[in-house]
Amino acid sequence: MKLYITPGSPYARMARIVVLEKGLERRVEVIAAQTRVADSPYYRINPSGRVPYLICDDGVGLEESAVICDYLDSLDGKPVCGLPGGGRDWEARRFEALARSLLDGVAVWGRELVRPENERSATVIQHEARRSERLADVWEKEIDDPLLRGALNRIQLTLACALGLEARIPDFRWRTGRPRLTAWFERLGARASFAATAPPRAV
Ligand SMILES: N[C@@H](CCC(=O)N[C@@H](CS)C(=O)NCC(=O)O)C(=O)O
Repeated sequence: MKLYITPGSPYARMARIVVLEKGLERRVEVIAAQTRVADSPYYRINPSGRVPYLICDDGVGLEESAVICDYLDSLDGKPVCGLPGGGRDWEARRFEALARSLLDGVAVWGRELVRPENERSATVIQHEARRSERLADVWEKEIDDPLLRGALNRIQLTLACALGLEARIPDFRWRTGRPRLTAWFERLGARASFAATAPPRAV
């Protein structure tokens, strides 16, 4: 299989973490794609131009981090890092949506910063920065829930990959005043699969 990524993409990082968690390094070749440039050869592989993108053994291509994570996680018939059930299915989905909300917002913020300076929108940046503050406050309150503390799952993956964007966005200072979220992130970040996929720091 081939997994197309970019080193700084939090969505691709989710899939890369599952590859490592499930010991799929030999089955999945991780390939850096050239995104967001005109006429990238990658567009012939994945017309949407987004990462992550997984080409399965049968040649079928999959989009969307959650779909790819679930697919990789299910290959051995023993999924371990998807959405937990256990009678709290709706709570798990609520948390996943909340983590996605932070991830999608901070990703928009990061995207503004890679645009040429004269094309950046201060309004968008401020809007996303404030959204991230509000959502980080929510997470500081929710972080002790068993769904966040128990075995690795997609809620944790999504939230940690969102918070990890602090490496790319110097002003995303979610740690300040949020000791519980910080401790949670530090603990998860020390896991080998997270450490090995940490996004490169913005210069
Ligand atoms: N909903 C998608 C989002 C993927 C996404 O937006 N990836 C970004 C990188 S962080 C990308 O590939 N951008 C390139 C582009 O927009 O052309 C997922 O969860 O996989």
